[in-house]
Amino acid sequence: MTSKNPLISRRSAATLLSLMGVSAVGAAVSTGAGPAAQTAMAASVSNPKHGHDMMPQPVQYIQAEEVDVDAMDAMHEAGVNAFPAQTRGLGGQPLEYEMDGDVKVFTLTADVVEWEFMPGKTVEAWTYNGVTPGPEIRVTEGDKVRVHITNNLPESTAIHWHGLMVPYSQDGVPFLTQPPIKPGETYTYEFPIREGNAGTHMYHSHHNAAEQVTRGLLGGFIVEPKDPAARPAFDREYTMVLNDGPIGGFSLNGKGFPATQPLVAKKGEKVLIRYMNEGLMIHPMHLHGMPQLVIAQDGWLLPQPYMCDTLNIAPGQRFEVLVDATEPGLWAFHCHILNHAESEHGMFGMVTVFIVEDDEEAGATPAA
Ligand SMILES: [Cu+2]
Repeated sequence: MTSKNPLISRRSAATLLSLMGVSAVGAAVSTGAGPAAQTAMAASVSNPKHGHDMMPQPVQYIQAEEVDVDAMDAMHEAGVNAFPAQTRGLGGQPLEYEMDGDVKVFTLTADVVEWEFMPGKTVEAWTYNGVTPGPEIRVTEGDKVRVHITNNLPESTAIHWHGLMVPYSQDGVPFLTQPPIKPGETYTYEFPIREGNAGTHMYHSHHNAAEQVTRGLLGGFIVEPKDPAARPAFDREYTMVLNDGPIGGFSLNGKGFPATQPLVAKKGEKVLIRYMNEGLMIHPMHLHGMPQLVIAQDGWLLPQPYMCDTLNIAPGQRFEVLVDATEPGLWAFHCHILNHAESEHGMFGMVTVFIVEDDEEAGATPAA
């Protein structure tokens, strides 16, 4: 780790020991002390004959020798100044459909594309319609839905409708409910949207899924209630798809900070955020400045909504939260597993900014 790091050329054993709380003697440890030496030092710390040396001592960082402080700060500043950075490709946009009688017909293709997840940084992504997240499918309770999927991937695939109560023949699990969709084939799913199944759902590959989904074969599937009054009202909404893996490590809607999209609201608005975790890890999403009111989990309205500022979202889970945009400013919004969000090089990955604009105080309006 030390040798790969351009900023911290020599993170000495002394610093590591200091961080471990053995600062009193740690300062005397020279660079290069291996595990055996560290064990020896730790043992000497617990030796009663050292007497008053056992008292906690101020940690003495010799930063000039170890860290280029200004260089580190400059990298952090450059990342923030670049936000929101422009990249090619934007996923999660509404998918158009055609009506065939009373059936809404959607068309998807699964394609391999070069996906720019940060400015100038690309990865081979597996996508629906060339984007990750795939385009958003949005329907209403009681609709009839048909989806054509053409597989242009080098592997078989299948689509699972995660959270939707579909007939089992349409559930999208190869060999359990259907044959795999081979490369070059087109397959059609058709199912009704059940009443009572409103909320935030997903669609994704269910074949070689740890690879195919994390590479990008995923998307949002929103079911609107037939009666809009059946769910809490809001002024605007955002979807935040969490992913970890090949798409730049950690991503929000297929991008890593500073290429993530900001969430923008006017002061006084109620903002609905739909979280979807398509990754392989949990991600506790933390919004600065204002609490989140959790109103639904996996599409189901909670009998008792609750407030939090950090919401842990496990793989496969969806949550709907409402944020009252009461506090003007630029609020950090990030995964609180901090190595999903920041390094000594600055913020990256699962970080965005929640912007609350205050029209009444022009001078305080953040320039995003
Ligand atoms: Cu995370």
